[in-house]
This record gives sequence, structure tokens and C-alpha cells, in this order.
Amino acid sequence: MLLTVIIPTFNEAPNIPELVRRLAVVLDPDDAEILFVDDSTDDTPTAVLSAAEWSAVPTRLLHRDQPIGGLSGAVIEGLRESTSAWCLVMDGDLQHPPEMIPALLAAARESQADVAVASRYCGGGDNTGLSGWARRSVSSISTTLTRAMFPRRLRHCTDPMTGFFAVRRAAVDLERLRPRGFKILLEILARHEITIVEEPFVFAQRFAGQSKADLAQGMRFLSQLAELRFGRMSRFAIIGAFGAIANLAIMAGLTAAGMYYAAAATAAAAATIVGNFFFQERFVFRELRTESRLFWTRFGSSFAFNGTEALIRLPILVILVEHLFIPNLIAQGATIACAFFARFVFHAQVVYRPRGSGAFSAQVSSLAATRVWPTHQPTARTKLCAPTGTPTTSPDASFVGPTGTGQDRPHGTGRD
Ligand SMILES: Nc1nc2c(ncn2[C@@H]2O[C@H](COP(=O)(O)OP(=O)(O)O)[C@@H](O)[C@H]2O)c(=O)[nH]1
Ligand SMILES: [Mg+2]
Repeated sequence: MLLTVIIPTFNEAPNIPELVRRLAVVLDPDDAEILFVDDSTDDTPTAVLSAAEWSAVPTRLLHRDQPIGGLSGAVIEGLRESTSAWCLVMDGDLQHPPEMIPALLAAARESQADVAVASRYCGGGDNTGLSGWARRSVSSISTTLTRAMFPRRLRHCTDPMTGFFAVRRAAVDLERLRPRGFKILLEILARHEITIVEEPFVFAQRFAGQSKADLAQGMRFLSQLAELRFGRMSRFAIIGAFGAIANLAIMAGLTAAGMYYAAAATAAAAATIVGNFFFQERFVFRELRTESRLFWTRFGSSFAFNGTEALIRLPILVILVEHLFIPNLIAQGATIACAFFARFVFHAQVVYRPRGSGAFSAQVSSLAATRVWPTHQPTARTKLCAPTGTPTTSPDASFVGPTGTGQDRPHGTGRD
């Protein structure tokens, strides 16, 4: 088997027949199978089993009585269960167009990449299927923050939060993955040195049923990020905190020596911006320096950003307090927090951006113009030339259909 389409489901019964029907149009029954990894409490299992009876493509159900790790745990279970060379992960609500699968696999084959990511944020990709501007904004902001936290690993991935991707099974070490929340692709990319290709896609509206994303998922995502990336961001924060203390000390010294307070504040800000830069070079972004731009360019862009940010923070504070009537300490806390994230994103994404990342984006965008998959259009059935996969077993899940066999893989953790 060359391809297993892994579909995690939680109460998606009304979507199953349409999803299997559309998958059967694009998948070759000799090369591909569909595997539902289901944690439902409704009649989704019955819907899958009845679709399996008429589907031309082999369709299996793996129902978990204990939904360990939620959505991510289900995907990992599916990867473990698969004996195929490639696994394609997609949602069960038709927000991910099945018609795009051949293009994703072709992109992986052409570029010899380990992962083919369907992206809402490159080329003609689009996330308008996310309900409401608030969810769209949260998605865009968290994507930007996540990419900033992994500037190297995610430099070729504009949408690490997508749930629609194909991965070469042998390229993933399941033992490294921690099943948490909704973002399994991020977990895979952050913990492996892996090559990526992207295809843009338009994230559709749900076919039926309700989204299962909620605030708790958001909190789980933040803890996933912190765990994956605790090191760099916390170092950045510690240096920023020392910088703030140094700022106050310098200002106190200069005013005690008779300098006008505004001039003292400016001098203190300039001194700490320069000091912070050198500490960040040394302790936060050290290993990124050789791949990024020249020293003086890094210094110039860092100084310009921090200087501008320091200048505009005060007027923003005044607007929040005087015009929006936000209590001054809350307003000050909010501006400091925003400034912190803005500074971190800017340094990771601009100051220490690896050289050549721009060229890749341009290449992806030009591909995008010709291949966007907004609606369902029948395409050629999937044909994929790839090496054979890594079979493994699934100990605590019941399933319908053939099993795989086990193979152990080494441990390890990823570094950006
Ligand atoms: N197996 C399993 N699937 C889940 C779970 N939570 C969500 N899903 C599935 O994951 C996919 C994405 O979830 P969805 O609610 O559409 O999230 P959204 O697209 O971000 O709004 C859907 O196919 C869900 O049925 C879970 O706990 N277990
Ligand atoms: Mg969805």
C-alpha cells in the first residue's frame, strides 16, 4: 500500500458518506486506503462501517474507547497503524478538499520532500472557511508567532497549524511526538529535521456538524508551544527583563547626575537597546547568526525596530488610558506584553531570518498561481512512486480491517 488517508473524527457522522464518496473519486483502490481514527460518542462508527461496505477504496475504522491525546493522539495512532509509505492526514468535515490529494502527493514526489503541507497562507491559499473574524485572526496571529519561534524549522512552512498534510511515514519517529491538542503537524516539524513542500489551498466551510476547537484547545496549543520552544523565548524574556532593570538604573544614575529626565530616559533606552542586542546575539540567536544577514545589518534593523517601538509605546499608552479609559497599569502591562511579542517575532523573523528564505516563498507563490483547490473537482486518481513504509502496531484500539506489524525506532528531540 502506498497511501493511507488518516482521518481523525469526533462526532462527524453526517460528513462521512460525502467524504468517502469524494475520496473514492480521487484515490486508486489498489494504492490507497482510508483509515478513520474515531473517538466519537455519536453514530460515526456506524456511518464509517456502512461507507466501508460500498466504498471502492478500502476503508477501515479504528475506534478508540479511550481518546488519549485527543486529535493529535488519534493522528499518531493512525500513523502507527499505517503500513503505507505515505500517510495523508485530513479533517473529517470536508474543510480539506479531497480533490487536492493528488496535487499534494505530486508536489512531494517532484520535490522529493518528506512532508507536503496544504497551506492556507501561501499563494492563493485562504482561511476564510474558519468561522468568524476572531478565529481567523487567532489563526493568523498564532501562525506568525509559531513561525517566529521556529525560524529555521518552519522557514519553508507558512502553515504549521494546518491539519491537512502528507508525510513520508519513514521520515517520522513516532516516539518523539507528544500527543497534545490539535497541532500535530507542528509537533512533527518541530521535532524532526525534515524537508517540506507546500501547496496552497482554500479552507472550505464545514459540510455539516460543529467545530470541536475551543478555548481549552487554545490553552493546550500554548503549552505545546512553550514546551517545544521554551528555551529561546524564555532566554529572550530574561534578557528583556534585565534590560528593563538596567534601563531604570541608568536613568536613575543620569538624573541623579543632573540630566533632564527625558534626555536621561532616551539615553537609558538607547544604552539598553544596544546592550540587549549583544546579549541576544550571544545567548538567544547564537546559532542563527551564520545563516542570517551581516552583523551591521542585524544591528541596524534591531536598533531601528526597538527604537521605533520605544517611541510609539508611550503615545499608544496615552490613547489606551485617556481615550479608551483602560486602567493605566493594565494598559501599561498590555503594551509591554505586545511589545515583547512584537520584538521577539521581529528578531526571529527579520533580524535573524535565514538568508534565502525569501526566494523560497517566491517559488511557492508562483506555483500557487496555477494550483489552488477551492472546490471539489474530479481529478486523476492518485498514483505515487515512493519507497515502502514503516509498519507498526496499535495496542489499545479496536479496528475493522487488516493490521500492521511492529518496528521500533530510535528516540530523539528536535532543535531549531
Ligand atoms: N479522533 C478525534 N478527532 C477529533 C477530536 N477532536 C476533533 N477531531 C477531529 O479533528 C478534525 C478537526 O476538528 P474541527 O472541529 O473541524 O476543528 P476546526 O477545523 O479547527 O474547527 C475533525 O475531523 C474532528 O472530527 C478528538 O478528540 N479525537
Ligand atoms: Mg474543521
